[in-house]
Amino acid sequence: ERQVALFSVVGMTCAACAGSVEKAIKRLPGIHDAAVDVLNDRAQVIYYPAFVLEDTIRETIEDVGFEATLLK
Ligand code: 9UX
Repeated sequence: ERQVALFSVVGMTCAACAGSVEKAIKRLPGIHDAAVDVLNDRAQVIYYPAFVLEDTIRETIEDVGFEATLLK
């Protein structure tokens, strides 16, 4: 029942940016793993849809300060 979501994350300029996004996502309930790619402006998240919504993950990325769009 795990699902994979891919987000576009715009505005990250360093590895620490990616680190804070990853950390914020991993603090949410229902997250199995998160990997943020600063070079390609992407975040891939493996999550349990029964426990967390894609839009909650997207809003969490935005709360860290970056524009996030769900790609798939
Ligand atoms: Mo350093 Mo990355 O302030 O935004 S964390 S550039």
